[in-house]
Amino acid sequence: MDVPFNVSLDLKTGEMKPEGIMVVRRLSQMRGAFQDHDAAERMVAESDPVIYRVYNVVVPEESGQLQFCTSIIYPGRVGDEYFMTKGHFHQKIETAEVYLTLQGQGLLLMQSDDGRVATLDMFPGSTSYIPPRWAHRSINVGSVPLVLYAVYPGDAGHNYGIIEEKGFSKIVVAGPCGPVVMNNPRYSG
Ligand code: S6P
Ligand code: ZN
Repeated sequence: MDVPFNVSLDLKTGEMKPEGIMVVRRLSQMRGAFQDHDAAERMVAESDPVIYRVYNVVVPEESGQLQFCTSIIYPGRVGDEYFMTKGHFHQKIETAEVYLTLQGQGLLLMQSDDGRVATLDMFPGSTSYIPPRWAHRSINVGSVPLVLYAVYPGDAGHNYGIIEEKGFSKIVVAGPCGPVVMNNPRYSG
């Protein structure tokens, strides 16, 4: 991209115009990400809900460029687990990212490639720094859509394979008094 341009971002809904490339992620595309496979299969058969959508502005995937997009993670649960993104490392693992939360309540779950885990609260105005080498997943722990705006290097890319295969070492479930971070019983390290 070598010409300046604007997009119009709705700060409440996260919608961007022009829309660019929209990713719509339904439960059937990430059923293995949730612990309760039976609950996931039931929900897929009933309505296959949209878990989240991402508005991606089209920018070349090149060093020096900046990607920016909004993600909208809907409220809901699969079993005890809140709706969440698939989660990924960046393909170019040395690249960082910034998330600005616009609406809703969330937890940003992160795990470094040497096994450290961190969570950050997401709330309107929270500006979260995801350092290089940390996988990241956004979890909606509230009752309204979680809307976040992200900026990251143009050539960062996405590596979903490690998380699809192993998950994160922690999961976030609904407890009696709100979200609880606990060990992932399926995690093999
Ligand atoms: C991109 C950035 C976000 C996510 C989006 C969906 O680097 O972290 O735009 O892509 O929140 O999550 P995921 O894990 O499905 O890409
Ligand atoms: Zn990312």
